[in-house]
Amino acid sequence: MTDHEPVPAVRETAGAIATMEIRGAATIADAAARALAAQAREGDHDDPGAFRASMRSAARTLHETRPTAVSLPNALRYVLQRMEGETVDALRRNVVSATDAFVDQLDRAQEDLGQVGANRLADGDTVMTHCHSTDALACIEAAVEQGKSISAVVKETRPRNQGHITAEQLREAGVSVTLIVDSAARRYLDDVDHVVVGADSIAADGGVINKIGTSGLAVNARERGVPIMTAAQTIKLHPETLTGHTVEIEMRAEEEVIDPGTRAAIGEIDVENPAFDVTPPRYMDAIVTEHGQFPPESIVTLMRELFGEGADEPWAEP
Ligand code: RUB
Repeated sequence: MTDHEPVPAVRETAGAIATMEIRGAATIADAAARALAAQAREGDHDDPGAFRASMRSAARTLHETRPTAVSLPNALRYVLQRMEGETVDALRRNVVSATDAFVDQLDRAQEDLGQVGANRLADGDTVMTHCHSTDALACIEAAVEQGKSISAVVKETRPRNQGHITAEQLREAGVSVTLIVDSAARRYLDDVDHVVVGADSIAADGGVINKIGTSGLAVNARERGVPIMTAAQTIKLHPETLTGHTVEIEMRAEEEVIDPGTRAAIGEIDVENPAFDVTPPRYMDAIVTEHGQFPPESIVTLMRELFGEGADEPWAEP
């Protein structure tokens, strides 16, 4: 292993995030923070400078995996900003305890926002979901724990069908589940009381970046008069959008959309596979966080409180 090469645990986590074995914004953040702790524990460095450089290099490896979920850089930032100490031992201790604190906060934030989201749901409600979001599920599960009977219409969410994970987890939680194809969503909106989705990033203007198809669902929900909420803990707030940056939308392989044989049989066509889209704030009723619920347009206030005026990049080479 060269001086700054990440330890195997970091390379494995980065690989698993890139191939979506580890997926979903909160789960990615959790795995990335734990990988930094592994780097701190298992990296073999005897001077503080080399230790710091190896942590930055590990963070860059993790950062390069997927571009859209801001929970990933926010997790790396949280841990690296607490990398303090004059000796390798002290640095190591501080990184490991920052990771523990971060992971604890993630769990607590999800539990807290689950309560807020659950309060929006009433006994007997039917919700519609898109993709698989642990934050959105936390709201529905908390409602069930409050003793409410909840049903769900679950969109399968092409091309990777994360709706299947949602269907299974909701069924295990005691929710009665109806699975539909994405294009059936508008037809079923008349039967649902709420749409509940997650977020990969939330922009300073209240725009919600989530799995492709969220924006169309939100527009249809508004047209049918069905309230739609985003469940998103505050690590989904994108600090760089405070200074005018936009959120990069990941483009994924065309093989996720169509198999090569079918594509060849069709002939000369282009295939595009954007993984996420942006729902303008006017189509979203509420952003539910661990600090309570916010109208999307006011989320910038919370963002400034938590991140100041922007974000640094502690993984960059000095
Ligand atoms: C997952 C997705 C989820 C958000 C929120 O996309 O869009 O809605 O990440 O998830 P992918 P969570 O499957 O491409 O990672 O609430 O678990 O953070």
